[in-house]
Amino acid sequence: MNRRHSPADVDTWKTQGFVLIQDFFNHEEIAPILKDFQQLYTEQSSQPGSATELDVKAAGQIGGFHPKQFLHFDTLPYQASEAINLISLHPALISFAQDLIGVEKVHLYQSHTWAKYTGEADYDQPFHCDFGNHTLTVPADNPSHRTVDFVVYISDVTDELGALRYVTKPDSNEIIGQREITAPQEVQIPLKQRERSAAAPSGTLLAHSIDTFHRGSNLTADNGFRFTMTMGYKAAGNDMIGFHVWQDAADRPWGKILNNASPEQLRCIGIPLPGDAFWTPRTLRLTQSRWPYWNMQAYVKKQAEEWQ
Ligand SMILES: O=C(O)CCC(=O)C(=O)O
Ligand SMILES: [Fe+2]
Repeated sequence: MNRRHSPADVDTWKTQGFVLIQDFFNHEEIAPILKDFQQLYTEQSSQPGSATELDVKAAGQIGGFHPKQFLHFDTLPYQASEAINLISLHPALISFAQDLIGVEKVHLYQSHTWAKYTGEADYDQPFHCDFGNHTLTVPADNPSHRTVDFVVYISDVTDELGALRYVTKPDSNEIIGQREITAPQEVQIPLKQRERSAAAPSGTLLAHSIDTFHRGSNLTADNGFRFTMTMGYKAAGNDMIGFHVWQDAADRPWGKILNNASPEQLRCIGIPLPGDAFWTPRTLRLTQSRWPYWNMQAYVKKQAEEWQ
């Protein structure tokens, strides 16, 4: 089943800026990814386990950005299970992105892991919108040029385990002004007074965008950890938005995706659908020899039909 969202979820995202859907992914889908996170990150984390000494906030600030907050990140494709590689392109996620952005052709422009551990950093951040490292301009007015930024909960996320805090669009509009995108120091406390928590169990999906106010929060539970994945979708062809460049990582394990994803999933990372004019006898032959384990039958068959 490709659809795991309702029209009300789309409406909530549009009006509030955020929507949280519990059980978007089931236990069988998340369990192998949880295992991957443990293998990828838990051994390398310094795991002090306690947050008591860790408060590096400047006077009067509710938080800051520090490199230590961003220690355990990897980018698609992952040197791990098929499950962790394919979840960013899950048909239910693609379908939700299509409905949120309001276009059929969507593009996955961001996919990364993120593991946080109590005591490794002070994860409290100030309220901000994420547009700064997704576009060189500002979030667009045209709704189809918006982005949808998903956070998938791999572990349970409580307030003590660094749940993202957010302020709905109506609330931030009231405090900062209609559709503003920066939050100067003097509005941080007023925003904090309206903040909500995105705490929820593993399997939850949070959708927001690059023009929505939120902040990371510290992990205070003893020996706590928070495992999440971040995925960003935009309309295909929207060159204003970017984050990762898939093509620059040709030496990473693309086979995990190419050998297991459908043409519709692969279209979301820029591979033309079967029947597209890009596919000719030459491009098919060369692509197949580049990725010998990718089953290109659907592409070959469609191309043969087109060229008859
Ligand atoms: O991880 C989170 O909960 C939010 C972090 C965040 O907003 C950021 O680093 O931009
Ligand atoms: Fe952010």
